[in-house]
Formats: sequence, structure tokens, C-alpha cells
Amino acid sequence: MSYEQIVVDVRGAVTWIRLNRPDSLNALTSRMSDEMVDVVSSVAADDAVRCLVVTGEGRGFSAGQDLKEFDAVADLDIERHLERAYHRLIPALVDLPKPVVAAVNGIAAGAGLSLALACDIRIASDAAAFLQAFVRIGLVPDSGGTWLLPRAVGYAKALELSMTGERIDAAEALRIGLVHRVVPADDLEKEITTFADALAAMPTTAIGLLKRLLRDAAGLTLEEALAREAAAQSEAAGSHDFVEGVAAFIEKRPPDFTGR
Ligand code: LHQ
Repeated sequence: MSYEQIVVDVRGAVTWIRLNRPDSLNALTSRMSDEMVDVVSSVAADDAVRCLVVTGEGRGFSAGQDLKEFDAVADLDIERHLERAYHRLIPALVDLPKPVVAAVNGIAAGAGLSLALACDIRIASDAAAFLQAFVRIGLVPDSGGTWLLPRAVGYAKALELSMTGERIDAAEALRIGLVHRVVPADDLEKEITTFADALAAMPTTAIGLLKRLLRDAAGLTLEEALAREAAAQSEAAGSHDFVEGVAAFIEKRPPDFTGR
């Protein structure tokens, strides 16, 4: 597939997706969503890729659904549209068994915020801002917004942000746990590069497994969670990286993980 609305950049073991519709603050179209799903499935299939970064070109991360994409919103089959676009894209990122980092360079609104939330780690520029924009246009959160936001900031804050559609800045996003770190805008690329390279050098199999464990644990009893942990631990313990991790510890040297 050739990409028209995103730029894909492979830098060593890290693949970068850059949303590339800066004039509309990277508002999401069906085409853009298809392109991202295509990259994520390639990343999933390629052992050489051990981290994915998602960022935006220009002053926006993503302003959410492109509200100008449809001829007439009143005639839109919204359920079908959501299923076709977001119900493929959001799970593809959440379920990707590799670390995914959002480099939130600017505003993240509506489905654009869901996109950031579907990434495992969010590092924001101090110029970023966030809004659960749906209610401002008479909609409810979609694209995973009801599932992802409370997991990041807790139920009470998620309800407040969803009900008010309030815009918050990067400092407030950090305070409530919506992002993991805030860095000066000029340093974002450098900071993300360092962080993503470090994640890509980690034991990728274990990271993929622990992502799934944590995603699922909230709905389980303790006994069920223990059973899932034990099954995943058997898988992790079967990896070369487990053998290497223990050997490196005993030999008092840094581990050389391969992701396998
Ligand atoms: C945009 C957009 C945009 C198109 C800025 N679309 N052009 C799913 C299924 C189906 C339908 C509906 O939705 C969904 C899920 C959702 O994501 S719903 C939420 C959709 N997003 C929004 O409602 C956010 C709309 N945008 C805004 O409120 C503002 O643009 C924000 C607060 C994001 C940024 O404000 P400013 O920094 O003041 O920028 P701006 O408003 O001047 O925007 C710059 C340009 O980007 C402008 O174009 P223009 O040609 O006038 O320069 C906007 O029209 C365009 N743009 N968001 N979502």
C-alpha cells in the first residue's frame, strides 16, 4: 500500500508513523486510518521492528475525525464508519505485542485523543493540549474513549473531561496522569528517539505479554489474573531474552536482548 496521508520512517528497530495532514491538524480520514492499520500490521509481522512511534506533522497531533470528510453528517451511517475505521485502528495499536509511544506534538482532540490513549506511553510537547471534544458537537466519546480514558486518569476525571469537553494543557495532562512526561517542544523528537530506542532494546516478547496481561487484568478476579500471569510467564521464560537476562545479571554485564 502506498501512503498518502502519513509518512512512515524506519529508524533502526523503531518505526515512526507521522500523520501528515497538518493543514487540518491531522484530522483523521478513512484513508489515513487504513494507512495506519496497514503499517501496524506490517510492524506486527516484522521481528526487526521492536517499537512503534506515532506523531503528527505541524502544530497538531490529531484533531480527531475529519468533520469535513462526509458529504452530509446527518446522512452518515456513523456506526458503520466507526466499525470500519476506528474499530480496526484502535485495537491494532492496543493489541500490538510491541511498545507503542505517542509523541504528542500538539493538540489531541476526540478520536485524536483516543489515538494517543491507544499508545502505551504518551510523551507530550509542552505545546500539546487535550480535549475530549465529542460532547462539543453533540456526540459521545467513541474510538475507545470510554474505555481508554478512565484507565489513564480514573473514572471521575474521565467523566468530567468527557462531559465538559474542557481543553487542558500539557502540564495539567501530566498532573492527572493523561501523559507520562512533558518535554520542551524543541526537544520532543530527540527525547522520543532516545526513549523509543531504549524500549526497542528491551525484551520485546516480555513487553508484548505484559501489555496484554495489564490490559485484561482489570476485568479478572485475582485467581484468574494469577493464572494468566503464570501462563504468560511460561511463554516469557521460553524466550532467549530470559536466558540472556539471567546470564547478564550473573556475569555483571548489560544484557543484549534480541526480542526473541
Ligand atoms: C479540522 C478539524 C476536524 C476537519 C480542525 N476536521 N478539519 C467519529 C465518527 C464520525 C463522525 C464524528 O466523529 C467521530 C469521532 C471524533 O473524533 S468526534 C471529534 C472530532 N473533532 C472535533 O470536534 C475537534 C474539532 N476541532 C476543534 O475543535 C479545533 O480545531 C481544535 C480545538 C482541535 C483546535 O483549535 P485551533 O487551534 O483554534 O485550530 P482551528 O480550529 O483554527 O483549526 C485549524 C484548521 O484545522 C482549520 O481549518 P481552516 O481551513 O479553517 O484553517 C480547521 O477547520 C481544521 N480542523 N479540526 N476535526
